[in-house]
Amino acid sequence: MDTVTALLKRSKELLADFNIDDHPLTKFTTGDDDHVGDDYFLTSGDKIRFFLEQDALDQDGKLTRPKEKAVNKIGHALHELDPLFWKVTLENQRIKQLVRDLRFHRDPVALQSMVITKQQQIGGEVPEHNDSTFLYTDPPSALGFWIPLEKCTAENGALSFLPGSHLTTPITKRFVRLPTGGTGFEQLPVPSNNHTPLSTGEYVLECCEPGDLVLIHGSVLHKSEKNLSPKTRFAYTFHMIESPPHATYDEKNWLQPTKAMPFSRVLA
Ligand SMILES: O=C(O)CCC(=O)C(=O)O
Repeated sequence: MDTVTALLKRSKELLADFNIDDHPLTKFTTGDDDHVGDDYFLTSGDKIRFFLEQDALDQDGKLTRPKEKAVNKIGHALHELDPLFWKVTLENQRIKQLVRDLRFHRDPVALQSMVITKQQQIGGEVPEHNDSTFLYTDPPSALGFWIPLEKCTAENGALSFLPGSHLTTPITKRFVRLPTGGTGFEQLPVPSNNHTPLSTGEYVLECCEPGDLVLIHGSVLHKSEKNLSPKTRFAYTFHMIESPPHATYDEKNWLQPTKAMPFSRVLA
């Protein structure tokens, strides 16, 4: 079986096996004012957890479809806990060689992984954002590896990007754990020497095939539309950041390494 088929099969097994009866029904929301931030989310960095599509619950909080078709994403430690995802992410010689060739990082660590399912009919929109806002380091250093497990088209919510925005869009806010609980955004000072014009122009849709690799610069603006089509759009994605002393990652970030599960070095 090829790797992409195996990853898709494993993702579907995880969906079939998870227990909805003891699930807190946490939805994955991405808006500026209502980003997910409950305990189930905040303690998911070293676990394999299941976040629901916003439209998967009715007004009484009951699932409107089978649980396999209700999950928006699985995260955030697939690459640490599941042998297949571990192999594809951290024992993958092609990924390691690519990381060396890119020279984007000196000593990267993998800090999170997700299967984004983008369910048929209800797959949620992901609004415009850049990843260094959510995986903040000083200086910003996030890099996303995004691998479609199914064909991605305009109909089922392929990613789109604002070309050049990684060069013109400063990271102006960061997603943090709030001292009062939950999550929110902290504004960052824009460097006084930043004279770059703000990004303008048209988003470009990137349709792609299963097994392609989409590399996402931490500052590039990107988004995906709601999936109203009858086809799912499964993708596996993981992110890397630079490690100290080249960049700092502090305790304000929502995702925290633990003693038992520190972020794994990619080139070790
Ligand atoms: O898969 C999607 O639709 C969104 C993914 C994304 O924005 C990301 O991985 O940063």
